[in-house]
Amino acid sequence: MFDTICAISTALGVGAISIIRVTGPDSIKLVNEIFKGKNLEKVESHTINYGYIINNEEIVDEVLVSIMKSPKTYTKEDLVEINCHGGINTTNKILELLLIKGARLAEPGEFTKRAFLNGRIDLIEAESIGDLINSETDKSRKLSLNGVTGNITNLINTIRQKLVSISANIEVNIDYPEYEDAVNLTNELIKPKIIDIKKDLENLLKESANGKLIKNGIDVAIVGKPNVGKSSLLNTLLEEEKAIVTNIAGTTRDIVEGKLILNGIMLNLIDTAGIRKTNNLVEQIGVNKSKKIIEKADLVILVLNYNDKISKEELDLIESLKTKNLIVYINKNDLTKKIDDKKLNCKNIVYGNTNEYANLKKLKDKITEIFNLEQIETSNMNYLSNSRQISLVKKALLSLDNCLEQIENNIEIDLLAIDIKECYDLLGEIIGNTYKDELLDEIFENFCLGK
Ligand SMILES: Nc1nc2c(ncn2[C@@H]2O[C@H](COP(=O)(O)OP(=O)(O)OP(=O)(O)O)[C@@H](O)[C@H]2O)c(=O)[nH]1
Ligand SMILES: [Mg+2]
Repeated sequence: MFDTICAISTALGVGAISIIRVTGPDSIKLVNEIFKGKNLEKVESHTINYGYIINNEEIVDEVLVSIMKSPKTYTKEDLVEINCHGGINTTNKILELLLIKGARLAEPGEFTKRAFLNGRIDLIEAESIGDLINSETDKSRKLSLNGVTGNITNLINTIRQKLVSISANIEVNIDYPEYEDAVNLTNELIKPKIIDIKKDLENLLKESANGKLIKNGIDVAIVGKPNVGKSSLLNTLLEEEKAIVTNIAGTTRDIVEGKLILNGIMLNLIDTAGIRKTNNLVEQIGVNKSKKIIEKADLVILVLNYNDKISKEELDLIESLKTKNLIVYINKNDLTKKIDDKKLNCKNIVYGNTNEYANLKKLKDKITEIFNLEQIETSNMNYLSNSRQISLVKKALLSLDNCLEQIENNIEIDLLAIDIKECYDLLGEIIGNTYKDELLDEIFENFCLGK
């Protein structure tokens, strides 16, 4: 049995309305003690009740109180929501009264955690609720919503169901070898079934790359020598004077970031200090930072100057970026050509200038092409998007590989059941059929208070 918890569920600031949420066995009784109006312990479930919050006899605020009785609530427990006039002071005062009456302040995500522990939602759905709140693009909102509504869970359960049916057949074969209606399972009969499930999981993994893109966006590092136009590129792409631009080499010292949505996917653009050898300490720190950002980026845009010869440093940089997604963007093509671009060994080369947004179309098309952004479309959007889920699918695949190896070795079918069960359990962990408390702490601590 859980205790009674409360929290402010709306962002704390000045607004028209604030909501304070209370859930747990004593939630209705506690709110009733500070409420003047109908007796909340006697009202119907799922009603909204007008009245006042009082502190002894003094009126604190005029409110609407929603009473939702277990089990049809967000947490499956009794749940009360107090809609009060917005404003930090009033909202805090009502929370304080509830705490005095004996409610405990909820931890971040504790309402959702209860929804999970009480069996209303599974772990994918819970994680998706967190993602939904944090989503910044239309696509990531749709992706999270698919998780919230259980579509992704269904996908996992369909695969688990296939595993169960193989396991059940194996058991029947072992336990009732004389039972005539049961198909006599052999390794050869099981093999195509396992391969079929393996394909399902591989597909899921392949598509999850899209899920990650949709959820996290693409980190794009803009790098190059000083003065080639990196900051200008950032500004023109963002259509905003975000970074300082001058004709002095070494203008950008610290990183400057901006977000751009391309084909519904968030690009996290990172403008960096021009890379060169320098004696200036501040600039050197900036240069070192640039190198670190390159390591972490999903895409590197190396900016060169159309109006300048390519330096040895630039060629070395291209060489060192071979293993990354790299676009060599040749800027300032409105000036005369001095660049010897035949020297360039890179398959993604684009020309442009930062005088106008339209002149960067080719660059944006290239990014779209490299990440296949036009294909990510939203027809099903049943992608896994978080690393915990993805790593479990990878482990589940390993257990199927094991199983297939055993089949090749013509092992007894009852031993195959072990790998099949392991695969089933791993997929179960994704939806939270088994879990460790630390995992729950980790998932829910990233939620907001009152969710
Ligand atoms: N003609 C022309 N000039 C440009 C273009 N892009 C940038 N510039 C000019 O090039 C100079 C350097 O631009 P920045 O954007 O500050 O260059 P940067 O690469 O960020 O330089 P650092 O921060 O010093 O590394 C400025 O005078 C810009 O106006 C372009 O497409 N065409
Ligand atoms: Mg700059």
